[in-house]
Parts: sequence; C-alpha cells; structure tokens
Amino acid sequence: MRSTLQFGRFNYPWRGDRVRARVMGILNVTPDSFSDGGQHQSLEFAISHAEQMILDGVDIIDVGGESSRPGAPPLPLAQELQRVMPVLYALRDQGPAISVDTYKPEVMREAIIAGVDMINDINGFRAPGAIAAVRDSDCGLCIMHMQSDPQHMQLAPSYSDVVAEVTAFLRERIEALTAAGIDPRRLCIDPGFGFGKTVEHNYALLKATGQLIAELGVPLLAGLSRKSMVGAVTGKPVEQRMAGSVGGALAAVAQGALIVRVHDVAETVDALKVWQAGTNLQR
Ligand code: 9MG
Repeated sequence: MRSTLQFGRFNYPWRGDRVRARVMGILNVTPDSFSDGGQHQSLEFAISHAEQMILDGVDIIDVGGESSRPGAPPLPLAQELQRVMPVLYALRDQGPAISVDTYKPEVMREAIIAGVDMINDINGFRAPGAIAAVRDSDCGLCIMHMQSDPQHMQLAPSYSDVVAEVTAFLRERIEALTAAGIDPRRLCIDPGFGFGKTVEHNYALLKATGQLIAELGVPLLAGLSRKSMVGAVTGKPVEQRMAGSVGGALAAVAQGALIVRVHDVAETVDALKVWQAGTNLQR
C-alpha cells in the first residue's frame, strides 16, 4: 500500500501512525498596488512574507504569479515567469518545501530547473504539454479539480452529483499521469473549493474528504482559506475569515486531509498542534 507522498526533497507519511498534517502557506507574487515600486519591491515584499511564514512554522510555500480568483484574466507567460522565478530561486534553500502554483507547462519546466519540490496545478495537468513538462522530474504534483476556468467558473456552476463528478475527474487525471509513467507516490488530489462550485457543492465535497481519499488512494490537499464558503457560514467579510478558515482546515484534517493551503500560517500551525496533541491521528 502506498503510504508516503514523495515530492522533490521531501517525503511525507500520509497513512499509519507517523502522520502529521502539513501547512502550505500562500505566497502571491503580484505587483504591490499600494506603491509604484514595481518588480523589485514586489520581490522584496514576497521574500519578507515568506520569511515570516518560515518563522511561523510553514511546511510548504506555494508561490503563484497569476490570480485564480473568480473573474481573473489569464496572465501572459512572460509576466508570470518574471514574477515567480526570482522568488523560487530566492526561497529554494530556505528550509520549507517550495511549490509553484501554475498551469502553464513553460512555467513548470522553468520552476523544475529552479528546483521546486511541487507543482500545484489548478487545471489538473490538462494543458497540452503539462504532463510531459513534469514527467521526468521528481516533483510532487497537486491535481486540482476546476469546472470551467477562473474567468467563468462562478457564473453558473452545475453538477448532477458533485462528489461523483469530482471523483471521476480526479480519477481520470490520476490515470492520465500514471499512464505517462509518473510514480503515483508523487500525486496528491484537491477538490478545488470555490473553483466552479456553489457553497453547497463546496461543503458536500468537504464532507466527502475521507471518501475521496479512500476511493482514489492518494493524499488530499484542501484549500479553503478565506474563501466565500467560509464567509457563507460565518457571515464575515474576507478580512475577518481567519478563525473560520482555521475551523475549515481542522475539519479537512480531521477527515484525513494531509495538507492545508492557508493564508494564516501561524494560527493554523498552532491550531493543528493542539488538535493533534489531543487526537490519535491514525490512518
Ligand atoms: C492556487 N489556488 C487557489 N486556491 C487553491 C486551492 O483550493 N487548491 C489549490 N491546490 N490551489 C489553489
């Protein structure tokens, strides 16, 4: 039975008695809208944000240059490379695992040369050339489900059975990647909260965390930090969703999620430490 997630320089047990849930910190490298400092300033800001996450106990830093918020337009390749590559090179030897959030095969290739440990693809490695770009590396691969694309995904999300359809999609992508020769121990799955889903779809998937892991046999990453599904339950605007997001992360981990993708690293790390100290996490 496969029981470790193997990615780049790292190896996480995800079944058995040595399991510890891991925190992936979100590092968006987008131009600083409050200054005209340009590229250099956004690089400095990203590095100091990453340094704080490291002090806070982050396990993986997920570096992204293109926004995937509902309605966000695609970012040209050259601009994405210009934003993320200096950050990947600067962070690669700082301790935590480094992930790049991209669906573009060209960015995947450059990031692998820079030495990233994980590729986080919201498009599930469906772009032509994406599988070829990652096949011969040792990077971990996060396969996320998304209905439609970021510009259109929240216009009218529709499923007849969201859990069955997301499971079928993820199964098909696991098969496509392993058929290309990729070691299944490099894979993790993600239901893609908020990516072409209503609040009801999101909670149906969150409640199905254990079922997804059991049916697909790979570890699961959950990303619900500050998303509208948290706001829908708490009634809070985005800047007041930290506690709700920590609650959602614990709900996912309690059902077997291995990695939680979050903005609030310090709070999530503390919550997981206490939760784990009071739980027998055996899978
Ligand atoms: C980039 N990105 C934004 N939200 C995400 C989520 O929920 N999961 C993953 N894997 N990536 C995400």
